[in-house]
Amino acid sequence: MKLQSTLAIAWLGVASAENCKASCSGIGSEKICTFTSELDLFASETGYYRFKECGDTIMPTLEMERGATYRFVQNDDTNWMHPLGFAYFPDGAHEGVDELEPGITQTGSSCVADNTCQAPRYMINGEFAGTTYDNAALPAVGGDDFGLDVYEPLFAKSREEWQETREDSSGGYEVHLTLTDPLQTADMFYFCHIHTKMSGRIVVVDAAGNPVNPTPGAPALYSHYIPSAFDRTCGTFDTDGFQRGSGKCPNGNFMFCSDDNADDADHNAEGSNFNQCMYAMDCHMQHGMRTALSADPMAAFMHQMIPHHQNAVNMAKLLLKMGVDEAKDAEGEVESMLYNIVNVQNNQINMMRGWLAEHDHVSSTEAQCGSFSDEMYSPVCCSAAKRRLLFGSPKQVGCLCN
Ligand SMILES: [Cu+2]
Repeated sequence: MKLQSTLAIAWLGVASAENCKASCSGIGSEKICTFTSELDLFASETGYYRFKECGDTIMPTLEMERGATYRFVQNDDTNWMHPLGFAYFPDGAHEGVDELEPGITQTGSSCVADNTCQAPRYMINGEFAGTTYDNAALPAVGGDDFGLDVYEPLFAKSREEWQETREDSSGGYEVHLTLTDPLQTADMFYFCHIHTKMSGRIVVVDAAGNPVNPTPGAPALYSHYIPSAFDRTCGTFDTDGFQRGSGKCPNGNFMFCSDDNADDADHNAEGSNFNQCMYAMDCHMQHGMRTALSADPMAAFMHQMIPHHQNAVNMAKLLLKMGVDEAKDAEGEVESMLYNIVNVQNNQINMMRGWLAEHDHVSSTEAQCGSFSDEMYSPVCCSAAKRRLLFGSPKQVGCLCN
């Protein structure tokens, strides 16, 4: 019954209950609406956007009314290194597809001639970071500088610098967007200018609140990652399949030297969350870094550095998830470092994946060559390897003895 009614709603082209509306005031062209952006760093490899107006939903579909001015507020600390962009297709420039820019249209509009096409206006502390561009003015004012070239680099500066530039009282970081193309009916997308795979859908509605897209759901968007309960607990990405018993690594504590610690047995006991999370992320890295050695040193570096970085990100997220002890981090330097590891190394992972694909190398995952077994660490394997060495043979393949 529920499915049927959902289908019926989609068929009629009426807004589905799942679309998120901004909080708005005013009417007509004076209407101002707000979406307040925050990130859930634990929702995916890079983290996903969510908006205060949309509750806990990650990467919600946002409803935007043509002609109203939308403020996307990015002041929350979690926004650092995630400057919002807007595009006609998922992932914008990451995928080489059209973004919303003053000189770009999908509808053949004459706005291209004078750079008045619908595009965001990037604001810093209440000031427009671009020059003349204002598509919402009557008449529209053209200009190719819409402020992105100031806004985006600020988000790539150190977290401290990004925080110091923000003045909460006068507005901090905001992206303003007014949709003014009357012929643009297809859905659009918000995305992160720095990280890939962080796109969410935007559905356009008319002044009466009716969706204008004749083919709801177009263009297509990839599905979003949903963390398992285990990864949710750890705050990690993709470590669920690397737990004890997965067969991917020896079952014992192969990365730590002891099972418990008299000072804090709760954290270190084999059954504790902390121990289980550490085991799984260590195994994820060890398994991932066991790669066929590429003849290209750059490719070999990336094949191993990607899982290595993923481990750094997972370790940082686990600590953030557990909460940094403020008494031991009064200046917040450790917390800043953890955010830095997550956002910067994820950006580097993007770059490395892109480089491998561009130069026709297999991916880091495809370069992996199998699991570690208990046998590789077993006394039998080790003694066999040593015996062979007596006769001048190479170390037994697969044994890991010292
Ligand atoms: Cu990002």
